[in-house]
Amino acid sequence: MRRDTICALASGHPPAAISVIRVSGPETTSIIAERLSVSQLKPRHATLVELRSESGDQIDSGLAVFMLGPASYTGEDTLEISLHGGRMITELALQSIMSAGARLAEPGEFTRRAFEAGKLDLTRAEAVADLIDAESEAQLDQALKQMDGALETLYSGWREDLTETLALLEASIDFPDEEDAPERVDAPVRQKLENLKSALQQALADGNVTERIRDGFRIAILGKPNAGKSTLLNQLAKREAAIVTDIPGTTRDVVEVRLTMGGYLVWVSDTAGLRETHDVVEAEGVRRALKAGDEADLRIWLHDAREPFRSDRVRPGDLVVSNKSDLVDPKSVSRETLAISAKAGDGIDEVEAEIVARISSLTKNVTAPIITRARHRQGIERALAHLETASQNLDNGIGAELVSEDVRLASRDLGTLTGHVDPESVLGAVFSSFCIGK
Ligand SMILES: Nc1nc2c(ncn2[C@@H]2O[C@H](COP(=O)(O)OP(=O)(O)O)[C@@H](O)[C@H]2O)c(=O)[nH]1
Ligand SMILES: [Mg+2]
Repeated sequence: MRRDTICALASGHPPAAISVIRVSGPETTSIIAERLSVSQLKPRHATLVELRSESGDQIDSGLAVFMLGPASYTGEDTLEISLHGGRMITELALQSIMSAGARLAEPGEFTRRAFEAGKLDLTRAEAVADLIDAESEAQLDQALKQMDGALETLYSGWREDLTETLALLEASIDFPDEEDAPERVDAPVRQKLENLKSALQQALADGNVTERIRDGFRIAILGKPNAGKSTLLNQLAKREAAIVTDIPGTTRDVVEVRLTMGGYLVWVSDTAGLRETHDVVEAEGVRRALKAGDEADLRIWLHDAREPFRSDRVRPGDLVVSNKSDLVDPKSVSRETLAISAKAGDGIDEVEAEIVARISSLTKNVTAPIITRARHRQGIERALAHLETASQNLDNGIGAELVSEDVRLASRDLGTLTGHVDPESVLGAVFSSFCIGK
């Protein structure tokens, strides 16, 4: 298949100091000859060139670097040219390159070509997007490990185990006459299936944390109306994200803010105060508050220090914070609970430190990413379901052919994660979330 040539602005929006324009595909060398002041570029050398329009007018001068395929990111001939980052220069430069035979790239298309050229598997391609999107240190660290192949190694290892299992099963299909073949084969196959199932189950459990590192940990602030939940949210967000009044029932919807705390991305939700109400809107708010609480990785129960706190909804691991400490005698406050004044901003650092400590304890056993996207989780869940069917069939003495079929399906599911199997079905979804020029 002969590909077309793509181009895009790879740097941030102009005006900026520099605009980097990227070109990849078979027309790259002819675009260089037609539009640059040199007829060809020495690969992997930076050359100062002029870029010209279709009619031969100079648009700008800048540094051009040519990579001869397949030794390039995309595996194709590519050109990167750094120009002054003006709006007009950038627009004219792209027009000039397009008029010489390129078209504008789609989001993620350069990386998609890299994937198709076998330069990286799908999990590394996803890591490229995650590197760009990372806002917290933990996200960046995880994306770098994924880029290094942590997920590819993990997922491909499981597939290799499945391939070995299949080989054992094939052996029993090929030699059905050997009386003792089933027994000889059953035990090792069963053992392999059990090991893999527990590995996948463990990954689904532990992977929750690495998925959260990428997507953000969810923290819900819960409590009675007027406890000061919205005031606390605003303090954590360092802006007036939620409306604060002395009227109970002010917050009705869930207000979410995205923050980085201690190197982690977190979503803090402020919720409607929990109480019995006949107000339809407020009741819906309470329902949403409880749902946010259920879905949260950490629940903060905030209460007015002037009232004793009790709630049968508190679960082990929840953080109880007593607010409005400015209104009570400090001696009356128990040393056990975190006491703050959200209004005065006292104790907010301690709340933050406690949140970070709780998240750190969730992540402490995780040294490498396991699952970072819903796509990975779904693939592993599907593979596990096939392995369970395979085990059951084996236990029920159903023929090796049928057992193999489910093992093969499980292997296929794991293969879609790295993109080694059936890439077309997932490529669109993976690359559409990329930025243009990447
Ligand atoms: N004195 C005092 N008042 C507070 C404190 N935190 C919040 N408030 C007040 O309590 C009322 C309810 O606060 P709000 O954040 O809306 O509570 P929510 O219903 O839990 O969201 C407002 O009048 C706040 O100014 C605090 O630490 N000390
Ligand atoms: Mg509120």
